[in-house]
Amino acid sequence: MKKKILTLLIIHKDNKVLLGMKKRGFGMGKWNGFGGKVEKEESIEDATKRELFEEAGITVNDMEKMGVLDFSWQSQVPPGTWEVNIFKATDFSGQPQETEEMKPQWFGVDEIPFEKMWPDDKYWFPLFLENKKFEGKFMFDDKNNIIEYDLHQQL
Ligand code: 6U4
Repeated sequence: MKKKILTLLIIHKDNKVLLGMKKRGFGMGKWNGFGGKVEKEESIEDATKRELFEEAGITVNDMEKMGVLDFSWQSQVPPGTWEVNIFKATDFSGQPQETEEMKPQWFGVDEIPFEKMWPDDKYWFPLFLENKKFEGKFMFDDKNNIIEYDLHQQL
């Protein structure tokens, strides 16, 4: 089965998170962290930093891997999985900027717009905010509804 490796980074600072409105392509119209596909001969960490800079114009030195989630679609032919590697950074350099791909915005941790995010986010975000590590998998139907999932905290 084919596996595509992706990255997702969320800045979590002072009870706020920095998300971006995806303006084009996959996930358009949703708030999400910053990230994308890992390119050939690139490490997951390098891809995470590159995508953050491309999408929001900021850089991070330190970040921590919080989780790995596998996403698949029930009716996908041929079957495949997206492995999304989720990172947290608590600090960054530069000013978040709107780019062609993303419009960044801060949200208080109590006002995260889950209804305009990927439907899996409301399951794992609470763990992320509490600095708990996790792993899991989610399967979607062709309207991106979750049909089954498995999520656990990594001890
Ligand atoms: P191009 O083709 O360059 O625009 P690229 O930026 O490499 O693509 P993109 O934007 O398609 O990749 O990456 C998708 C982003 O969405 C990644 O950061 C991972 C994230 N993502 C995918 N499925 C997700 C899901 N179910 N829940 C979630 N984030 C998801 O929170």
